[in-house]
Amino acid sequence: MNLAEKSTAELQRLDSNHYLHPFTDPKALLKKGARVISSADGIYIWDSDGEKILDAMAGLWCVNVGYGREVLSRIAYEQSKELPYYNSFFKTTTPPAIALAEKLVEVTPDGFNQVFYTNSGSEANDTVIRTVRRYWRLLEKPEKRIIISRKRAYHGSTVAAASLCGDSIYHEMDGLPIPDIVHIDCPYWYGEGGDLTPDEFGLKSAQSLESKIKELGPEKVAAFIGEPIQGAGGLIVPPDTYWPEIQRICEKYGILLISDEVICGFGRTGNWFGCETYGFLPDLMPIAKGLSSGYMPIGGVMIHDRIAEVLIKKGGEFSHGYTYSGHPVACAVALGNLKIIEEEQLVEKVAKETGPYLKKRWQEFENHPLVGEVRTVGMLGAIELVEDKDKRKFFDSSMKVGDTCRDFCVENNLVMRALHDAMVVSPPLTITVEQIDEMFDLVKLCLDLTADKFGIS
Ligand code: PXG
Repeated sequence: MNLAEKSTAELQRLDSNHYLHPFTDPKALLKKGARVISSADGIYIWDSDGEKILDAMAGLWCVNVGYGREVLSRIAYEQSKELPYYNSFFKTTTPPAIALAEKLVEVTPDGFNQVFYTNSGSEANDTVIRTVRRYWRLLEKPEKRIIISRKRAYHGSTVAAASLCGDSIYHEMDGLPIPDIVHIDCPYWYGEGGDLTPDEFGLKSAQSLESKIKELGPEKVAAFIGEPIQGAGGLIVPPDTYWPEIQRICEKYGILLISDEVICGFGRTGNWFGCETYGFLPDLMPIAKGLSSGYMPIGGVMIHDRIAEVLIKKGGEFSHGYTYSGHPVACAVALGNLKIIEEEQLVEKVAKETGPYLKKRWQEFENHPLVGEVRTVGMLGAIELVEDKDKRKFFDSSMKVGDTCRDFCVENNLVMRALHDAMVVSPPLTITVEQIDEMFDLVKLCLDLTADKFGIS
């Protein structure tokens, strides 16, 4: 069956009949049919009707080196010819898994000398939970089990990772979270900071961790997990005071600190890792997405020496792993991807050239009648839509203003995420300043159309 020869309508019919999509209402999909994406190059994707679309989300925050990298396709081909699969269980390994581990040690902050491979960010966070609890057991503190996460957090979609998420939509479906996971407030200054300055609010927000630890008892708390910048929760950029205070509190009470680098890792914030942008040093770092730029499914957990020493010296068998942990093709492609990031100096480009340019252009949106706040860091940008910017008054969620703006984006061949009423971009790190201008013009058009529709001027 050659699907390429089928009409879009036929593809859509087959799709809705047989494919249950992630995070999608199947009834709505049946009515409308999915957009069929059939090819991609650079920052653009094409649909089955030949429409060219600017992908300002780099897929799902992941295609850091942009689409159409032939070198990565060749690496996948060569590696699968040489050795398509072998595992790392029972004292075996493969050259690509070793080579990628060595490279990861090189690009991560000092003290990270071990990686555990997974196939996704969700599995990485499941691995984090098991590693943290095992660590405390080995130190003969098995009662230290509770993991503190935050509201608006997104850490994945397996039962354990979804439990770490901080929004009830992830929990309602099947009675999550699992036991011993609790959530505190997040550092969302624009929405919750009131009259405090961002720095005052950052400290206050971090100190809610201290209150929670005291309430639960530090002897029961195993770890705190957070994304350096919260992605799927609405691009919540923490005030500068936040992370150093979180680190201080974790050290004071002997709580492990986990930086979920699934979105922020591999150059997204203008450093290799988000924790470097915010000046803190975690114990564990789940990684995925930009690790392979989405060319192969792969994730992992970087483990600091402090933790690794205990696991190795005190531990027996680590009874955890996946058939495809350290998959040779995925590892080879990820390594090729990291080489592109290095050779093209994409992290430096974001820090010095395109990141500042995105900030400058996005700040222009502050004058738009619909825009309450603009947040940018590196190659991440959010535009918060509000009903009344002077009073910081948000739209009623039933008005679905963000979704409406997103629909205008779809009509105008732009992929931009609506997260609550924050419109978010996270384009490939290869985007040029000219392409940022092109993205700006499209975003502006969609904001204007949304403002018109809701009568905001
Ligand atoms: N941690 C973070 C910080 C993430 O953003 C995961 C873990 C889970 O990774 P996997 O590879 O299991 O999906 C994520 C994933 C969205 C969206 O709508 C965000 C993600 C995934 C899908 C959709 O913004 N983030």
